[in-house]
Amino acid sequence: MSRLVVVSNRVPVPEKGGAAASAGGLAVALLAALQERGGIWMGWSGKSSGDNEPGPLSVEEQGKITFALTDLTEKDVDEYYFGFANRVLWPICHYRLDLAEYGRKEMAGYFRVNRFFAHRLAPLLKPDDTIWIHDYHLIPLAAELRQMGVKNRIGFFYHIPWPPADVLFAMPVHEEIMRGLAAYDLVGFQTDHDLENFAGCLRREEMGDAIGEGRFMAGDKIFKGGIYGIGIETAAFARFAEKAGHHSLVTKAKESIEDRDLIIGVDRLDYSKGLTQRIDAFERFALANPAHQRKVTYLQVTPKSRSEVPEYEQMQRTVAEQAGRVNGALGTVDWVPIRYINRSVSRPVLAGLYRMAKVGLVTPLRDGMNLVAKEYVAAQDPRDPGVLVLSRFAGAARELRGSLLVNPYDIEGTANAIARALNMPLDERQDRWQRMMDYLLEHDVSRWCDDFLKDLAA
Ligand code: ADQ
Repeated sequence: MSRLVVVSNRVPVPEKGGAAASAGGLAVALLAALQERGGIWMGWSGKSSGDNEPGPLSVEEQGKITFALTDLTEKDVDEYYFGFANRVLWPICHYRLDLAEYGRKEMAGYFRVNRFFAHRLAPLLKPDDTIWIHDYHLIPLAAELRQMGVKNRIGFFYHIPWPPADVLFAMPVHEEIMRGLAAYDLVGFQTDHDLENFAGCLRREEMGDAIGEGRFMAGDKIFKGGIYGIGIETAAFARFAEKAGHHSLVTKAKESIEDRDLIIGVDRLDYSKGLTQRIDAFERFALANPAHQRKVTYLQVTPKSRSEVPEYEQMQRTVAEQAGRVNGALGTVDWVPIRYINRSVSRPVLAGLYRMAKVGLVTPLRDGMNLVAKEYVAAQDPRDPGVLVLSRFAGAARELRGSLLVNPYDIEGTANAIARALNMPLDERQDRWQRMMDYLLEHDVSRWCDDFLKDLAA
């Protein structure tokens, strides 16, 4: 078996002694694959070297894995990460043309940093290494490596949605981005919709097309494209949830909620997650169902992300004000309808909170997959499972057929779904949950990883 080389923007280097409990499913699966085959995980350190050229790679060996991290200059971080990745590609891929800020400088910075990564990675490679690159920050990396003469197999997984042609083509460098993907041997998408959109973009630009058996042609390049919906570590997460009752934070949360029904939302603070629409829907539900007032608590756990990007800073204020307004309007001296917290919680605690909740409210306006939806299902008590209310615009909606699907822009529809979830009889809840859990146990993150690597090797 060849060595595996993983490249992603950020690298979850485990703390010494292995902090498996805090790592997400993706990190767990890739670390397991790296440990089995031996290899390298390379990416940005998250640090800036100021104006100076970054020093050499910082290298750390843990078992059979080498973690190789590089700093970037401040200009690189501004242009590549905050500029192009998070203010052009992210909004475009989440259908937010209104939020995309195209600047020549940022676009050039994105390609420059990808070239820089290629120059740092190439000397570490052995001829038969399999290279697996992740996500929208690093699309042009394979093309840069190919230019340097790298002949290895290179796969790419795109974690976020691939938009239709009319949306993608609003981005000035869309052709270079699409050509960048054609330099891979295998490109993986989350859902059939993303793959169809990608094929549609190739056709519309007359760059290429699907040519059968999962292959695509673009210019003179032939490469494979496939659907690999990412999963979670289902069985392990279910075990966390089962044991979480003993965790003091979970016990305290249970006590403070008393005998009220808990509705839970867990998302990074991001405009793609539909938080303002969700709070509106909760308010609408509470106003339309006075019998549920004072008997329900909506807990929204939302760590801040990308606060340096102006749209996110603005959003922090908007969501906090909105939650405050609803609490002011509906709350009483002994009832706070919405508990809104900007903190991360450990995975065992998260699992325990999911399990306590009668409703998991996952209503992004657009999402590649959405792992929270899967974690919520995995955490449920089979004897008394809660109900997942899920946006039809999350990739997970293609898989989790036992959820109550909603259109997050339809505030009344989502409000009705919350009421339906809270009132759902036990046998229907069990039936819906079982269907989803069977699926998640079979399609977990290890299978995702194995399927992708098998197809890349084929
Ligand atoms: P994200 O946009 O980050 O991921 P998501 O798939 O929901 O979205 O994953 C978030 C992860 O962060 C989950 O594992 C969740 O448990 C964790 N998390 C969120 N809030 C937390 C909190 N307060 N405390 C602790 N943990 C928290 C991107 C794409 C998604 C795609 C994933 C994986 O945007 O569409 O599903 O990558 O491919």
